[in-house]
Amino acid sequence: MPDDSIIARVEGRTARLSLNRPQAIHALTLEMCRSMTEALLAWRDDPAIDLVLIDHASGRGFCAGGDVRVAAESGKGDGTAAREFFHTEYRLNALLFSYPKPVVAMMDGIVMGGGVGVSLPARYRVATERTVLAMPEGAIGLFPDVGAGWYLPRLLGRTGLWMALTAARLRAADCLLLGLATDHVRSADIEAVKAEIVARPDQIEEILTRYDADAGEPPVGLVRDRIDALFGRPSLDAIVVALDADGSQWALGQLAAIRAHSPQTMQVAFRLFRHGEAMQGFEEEMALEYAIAARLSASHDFIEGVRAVLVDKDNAPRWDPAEIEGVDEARLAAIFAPLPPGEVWTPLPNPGEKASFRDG
Ligand code: QUE
Repeated sequence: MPDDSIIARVEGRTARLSLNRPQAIHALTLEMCRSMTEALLAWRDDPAIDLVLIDHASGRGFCAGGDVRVAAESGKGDGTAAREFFHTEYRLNALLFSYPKPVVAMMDGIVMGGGVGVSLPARYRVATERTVLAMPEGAIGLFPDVGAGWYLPRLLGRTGLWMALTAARLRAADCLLLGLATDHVRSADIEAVKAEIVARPDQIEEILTRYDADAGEPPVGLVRDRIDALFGRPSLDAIVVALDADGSQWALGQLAAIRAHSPQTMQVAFRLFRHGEAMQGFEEEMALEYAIAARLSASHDFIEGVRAVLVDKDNAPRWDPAEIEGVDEARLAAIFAPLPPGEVWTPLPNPGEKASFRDG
């Protein structure tokens, strides 16, 4: 059966990628990452292409994440398939990050996890009133990846850490406030906006401005001071203590969200944020995230989280350890340790460079 999970085509001077796995809210599979990468590489050096437009083919979501079910199955075994998936997905993320042509992501509907990874590197990130953006990996014992360790520390104040720890679901106005989205149009206008971009890609800024719709007041604006104060503490344990001591309904709600997540993931997310603040380049970031993904995809919490949320759907994961305070330093150090030389993540080779053994 031909794989049509990515629809790639050229219309005029615009190249288009449509995610097409509606039964899974377009969650990215290995095949989808490969198809997107192949198309993007061909278009990168094609003088007939001026712009790349990424959207989803149908349904109410843009992209729910990655094919974590397959990764968790692999994690129970030798983990080869999980590593191959993350290696390929992160190469796609890095290719988009350094892509020399303008990319537009239509973030209409659910944009989570892997969907964030293919949206945030785009120059134009178009939200609608249906946009719901989050990094929810704490719920399945994974960690905020796909470059989150790079992007989140670069958002306003401590909002990125707050997103990683609470899996807060952000609507368009908040995405604009934080810089996660660059533009906002009405969902009903999406088809017209795409048609105009395809017809006149060189006029994209004028088009997005003309269709600009008021996204309303951003709710995060009302709690930004509290996010910066409470999530600005020097450790995760201190953040938890501060939220508890604050005692407000809002603070206790954030604490409950953190406590529902994998304690291991929460500690990894906090440490990743700290590393990401100091990271000099995106490729260095992805190499670190890949090392973490290689460890976590074979870890109890990820396999258990996918079971509880996506397979059995009992939403009652039994985390190990069960408490944030129980995640010890040795465990975190092992998760963040560099991989052996033959196993490290590498970006796609530059044009003309000799391909590595992984590129076959
Ligand atoms: C947290 C997550 C993910 C999630 C649910 C969470 C995630 C992810 C999916 C997902 C959803 C539908 C699918 C699919 C995967 O759900 O990363 O294959 O069909 O990919 O609570 O991080």
